[in-house]
Amino acid sequence: MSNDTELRVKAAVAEQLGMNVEDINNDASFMEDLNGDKNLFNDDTDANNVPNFLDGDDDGDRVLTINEMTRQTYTVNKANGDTEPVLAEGEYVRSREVTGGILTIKTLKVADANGDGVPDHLQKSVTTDYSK
Ligand SMILES: [Ca+2]
Ligand SMILES: [Ca+2]
Ligand SMILES: [Ca+2]
Ligand SMILES: [Ca+2]
Repeated sequence: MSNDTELRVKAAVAEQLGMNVEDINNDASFMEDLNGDKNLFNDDTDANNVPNFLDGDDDGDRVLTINEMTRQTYTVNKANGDTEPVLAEGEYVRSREVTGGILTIKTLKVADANGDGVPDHLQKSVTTDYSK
């Protein structure tokens, strides 16, 4: 993929997930390149001709992809000797903010409600909305 395309892809993923482009850094294709061929344009779970990285609802179950992931908020007070959390597999930083010396980290984590190995946001039969 050319740098130009890569940048646009990152921007699209960032917008979809409400993240800053800087936050996803080199990791833009983290959950969109399902078949691992480095081509994001042929990953279209719901086959609506909108590739997942541009599709706000990857599996077409009417629950937005961002709402099919769980949200965590960590607060880190370095003055107290707190250390930053170690993120789980499938967990991604959505935003980092420092206010009054307290670092607040918000993350999104891929969920698999029925434990079958297919993430909720790619499984049409699972419609858990974690934003509620
Ligand atoms: Ca699609
Ligand atoms: Ca969905
Ligand atoms: Ca599942
Ligand atoms: Ca789903």
